[in-house]
Parts: sequence; C-alpha cells; structure tokens
Amino acid sequence: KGGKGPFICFVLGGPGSGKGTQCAKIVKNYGLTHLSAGELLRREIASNSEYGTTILNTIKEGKIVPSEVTVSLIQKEMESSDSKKFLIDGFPRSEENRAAFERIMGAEPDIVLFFDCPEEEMVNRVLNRNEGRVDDNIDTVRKRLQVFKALNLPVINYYARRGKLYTINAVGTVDEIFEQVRAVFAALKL
Ligand code: UP5
Ligand code: MG
Repeated sequence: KGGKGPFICFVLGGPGSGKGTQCAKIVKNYGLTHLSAGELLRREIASNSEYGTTILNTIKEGKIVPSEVTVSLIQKEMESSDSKKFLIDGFPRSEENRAAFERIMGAEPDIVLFFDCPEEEMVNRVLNRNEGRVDDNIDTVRKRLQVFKALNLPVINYYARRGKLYTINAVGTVDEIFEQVRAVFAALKL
C-alpha cells in the first residue's frame, strides 16, 4: 500500500480456534502489537465503564457488541501506540463491524489470517480452558458458533474475494500451526 498508515492484520476464526495463542507467537517472532477486541471489551467490563453492563450481557449471549463501542476501543489503542504494525484479534465479527472500522479509521487490513478449525475441536478447547470467562460454557459456546457462522464467515469470504485472506489449518500442535503462520509473515518481509 502507499506507505501511509500502519500495517494491519486482522486475525479471525471461531471461538477457541487459537487466535490468541497464535497472536502471542506472532508478537514474539515479528514484533507486531496485539490488540484483542475481546480483551479490550473484557477490560471495559472490569473497569466499570458506562458500557460495561451492556458489554457483559452481550458477551454472555455470544452476540456482537455495537461497532461504535469496539471500534472506539481499538482506535484509542492504535492512536496511543507508536507501533507501526498491528494484529487485530477477533475483529471484525460482522460486515457491519467491518464497514464501521473502514469508515471510522479510514483504513483496511493489509492481510487477514483465518484460523480454520472444526466445530467440535473449538468446543473442546473452549470448555477445557478454565480461565473463568463468562462465555466459556456449553450454551454460550453454541451461540458463539452460530453467530460466527452467520455473521463472521461473510467477512472472511469478503476478504477472500479481495485476495487478502490467508487460511491456516488450525488443527495440530501450537507449533505446527505456527509454522503455517510463519510462512505468511516471512513472505511479507515486515
Ligand atoms: N489451544 C490453542 N491452540 C491449541 C492447539 N493447537 N491445540 C490444542 N489446544 C489449543 O485458544 C483456546 C483454548 O485452546 C486455550 O485454552 C488454548 O490454550 C487452547 P485461544 O488461543 O484462546 O483461542 P481464541 O481463538 O482466541 O478463542 P476465544 O475464545 O478468545 O475466541 P472468541 O472469538 O470466542 O473470543 P473473543 O475474546 O474474541 O470474543 C469474546 C466475545 O466478545 C464474543 O463472543 C463477542 O460477544 C464479544 N466481541 C464482540 O462483540 N466484538 C468484537 O469485536 C470482539 C468480541
Ligand atoms: Mg481469544
């Protein structure tokens, strides 16, 4: 792209597909700044902000927080950072999210990673995680999967048509999966 603005990589995949795990390894190896939309929202809940209750109820239902809220959290992080390369994890989750980011930020991702994982594997990983997340129970996981298929797959397909999508087979060990991710970043010469 024309030399303006930071490098942006969106990291997508269903619940428990391994986005956060692989982002940590990308940070370590390639120095990108990791912004997890879900973590930013959970931080808002914990800080008792004005949107906290709405965010908590939305996450418990596996639904999508209004775009303006999420984009403004991402925007604050990006604008207060000196980094020139960002991993935006778990966002955009809908076409509406995507349009809001483009409109508010005036930017598009350079690339999009998609961690492609079978549903039953995702369910098993989430239910075994045990970090006390309010959405890691079987009922909410089922809802998160439905929302993923209905609203996030169209975004993934959109980026495939735009030639920006890199699909990673998210089954295997963390290191095996990272070898596929490494191939993508090594070719970018970041
Ligand atoms: N694990 C990881 N890799 C493994 C491997 N290769 N083999 C075996 N186990 C593996 O991994 C999940 C678990 O699996 C961990 O225990 C890990 O050790 C293990 P993780 O890396 O955490 O997967 P990740 O894809 O990050 O899963 P996460 O549950 O975070 O994904 P979600 O997309 O569901 O959650 P997120 O935090 O992004 O969003 C939560 C909610 O916030 C959403 O449901 C939504 O309600 C809301 N939200 C919005 O409304 N808008 C947004 O923009 C973002 C979120
Ligand atoms: Mg995550």
